[in-house]
Amino acid sequence: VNMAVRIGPMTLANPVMPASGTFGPELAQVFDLNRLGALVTKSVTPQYREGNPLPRLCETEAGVLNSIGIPGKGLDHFCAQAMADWRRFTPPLVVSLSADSVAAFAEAAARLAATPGVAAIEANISCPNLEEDGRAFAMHPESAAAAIAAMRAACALPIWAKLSPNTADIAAVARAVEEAGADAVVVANTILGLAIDIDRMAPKLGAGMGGFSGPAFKPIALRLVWQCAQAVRVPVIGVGGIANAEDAVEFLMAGASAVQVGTASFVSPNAMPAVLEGLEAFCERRGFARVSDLTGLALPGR
Ligand code: RRO
Repeated sequence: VNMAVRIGPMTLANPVMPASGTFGPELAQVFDLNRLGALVTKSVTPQYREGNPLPRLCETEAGVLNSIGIPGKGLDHFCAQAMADWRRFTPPLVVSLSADSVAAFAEAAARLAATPGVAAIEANISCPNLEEDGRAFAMHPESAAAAIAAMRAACALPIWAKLSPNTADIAAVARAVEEAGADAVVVANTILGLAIDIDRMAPKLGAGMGGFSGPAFKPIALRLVWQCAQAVRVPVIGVGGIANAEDAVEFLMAGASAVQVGTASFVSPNAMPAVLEGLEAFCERRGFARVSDLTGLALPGR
């Protein structure tokens, strides 16, 4: 089976990669990271950030709420120190980038473009726990397009726009970022949720609301991928509750060209290689010579 997929100007060896923020080089102790189609970092921000008050994670019946708040040492440290760890691996390195202004996004994108070993930028315009004027850029077509257009003007790297489920019309946002020059859309970041501690009579997360991910989010993410795949010509990368190969097949058939695995890696650190092996076995069994032949099979009119 030919497992290669095209994502804009890039060819990935296979369509399986981690979701941003859910893994780091430490997973190399569990499986060979060089088997993945790409590596995706935790979101990097221009400056040092403390992150949100504890607790930052809360498990629910069918998924996880997080309010991490993008703690990190900032872009200088990332380029000078963290990149050294990532350069040991062979898959294309996609750096997730988050910022709180259009100008900061552009400046940081230029900086990443000048950093050896960065293959693409995943523009995280959808962090539910970092907002400008109280709203993530990806909630509205205009603000999403402004951030992507500024990055496009500032650098020549492939730009993947990570979209938000917390929006009224994700197809309109997808069209806007495509128009602004995005090479792919990643669908989707976490959906805002809440859990209450009934004894303390207060939210379970330190910051109140948080981004929800995991199995219960899968049908929602799948619907968002299906809508975006019909709205744009650029590739869609599906993410949301994918835990096994059948989940990945659903996302590909809904129009995704590749998939990201996040929450499932906490449940089972081997989730990514399991998805990869299962996907290849599925193609073999069903007579698909190329995994890319699965993309869009369930879209209307196919
Ligand atoms: O760090 C976080 O709180 C976080 C980010 Br940047 C994001 O994009 N999505 C998410 O669920 N949490």
